[in-house]
Amino acid sequence: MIDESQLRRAAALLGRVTNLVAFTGAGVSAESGVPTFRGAEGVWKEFRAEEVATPEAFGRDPKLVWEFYNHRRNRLAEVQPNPAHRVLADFERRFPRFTLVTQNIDGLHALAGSRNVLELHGNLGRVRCTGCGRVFDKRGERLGELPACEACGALLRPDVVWFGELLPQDVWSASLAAVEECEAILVVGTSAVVYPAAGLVEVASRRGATIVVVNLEPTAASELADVSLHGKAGEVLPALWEELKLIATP
Ligand code: BV8
Ligand code: ZN
Repeated sequence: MIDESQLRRAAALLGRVTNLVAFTGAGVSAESGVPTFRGAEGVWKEFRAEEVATPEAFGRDPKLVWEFYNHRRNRLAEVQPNPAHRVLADFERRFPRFTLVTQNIDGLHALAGSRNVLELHGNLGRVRCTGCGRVFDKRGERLGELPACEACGALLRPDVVWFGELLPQDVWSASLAAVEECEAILVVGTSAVVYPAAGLVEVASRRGATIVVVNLEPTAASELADVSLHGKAGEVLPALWEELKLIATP
């Protein structure tokens, strides 16, 4: 059950800002049927991240890594954005300055209509050539067990950031800049354990920006929050949106 008083407090705090950052993780896609990483049915339960989400793993056993990613890519074909994604697209239209920074690679924010999306960890629909570096959008296409580049024949890899890899510099810089300038950050559906992404919440906190957290359970980010709303993003965000609509945009 959503705490009504906390919901109203969150709406009052967010209602007065003109520059908002939303920072999302796997929890925002959970109600779309995309498994989270560290939850009960988490992705990392079946596969250990070190075995399948690192450059070393790919070098050692590219077939296993592609099996892991093809499984997730093929599931993407069946999933749709949920109300949490759609409300964040509504937020983008309401707040004069709005940036959506996501750790998710499922592309559901864009599918829900969000335009200014910064994908810190890449995108599962895209592949990148290990030879010529070309990037191809293969969303919705089934790939073989060792897909090759149509331009140079080298092995393709998922265009995602693995553990031990740097985040795309331009995306990271833009995310950091957005958090440096925001008046508030809305943190949705992340365990806030993966760095440097999770560090964005600390940057906001050091600046004294307002922090609102929406999550099923308390996380490291909740400790930094001005308001922490416990519940499903697909239920809490629509309720927050209803409260926000009662407050005139500053
Ligand atoms: C880097 C793409 C450095 C791939 C991902 C030791 C060895 C090596 C590295 C490290 C190390 N110690 C620390 C590190 C750094 C490492 C790291 O942070 N590790 C953690 C695990 C300790 N980070 C890195 O390696 C990063 N790179 O540091 O490079 C470097 C420096 C110099 C030179 C070279 C390199 C790269 C990190 C990126 C890894 N890639 N994903 C793929 O997806 O396959 S990370 C992966 O975790 C996803 O991106 C995911 O988004 C991210 C975070 O997880 P969450 O999104 O938070 O999901 P999670 O399941 O954890 O939580 C979901 C939350 O939602 C839960 O709280 C749950 O309660 C809640 N929830 C569930 N349902 C709902 C809900 N909330 C609301 N509503 C619901 N319905
Ligand atoms: Zn190539």
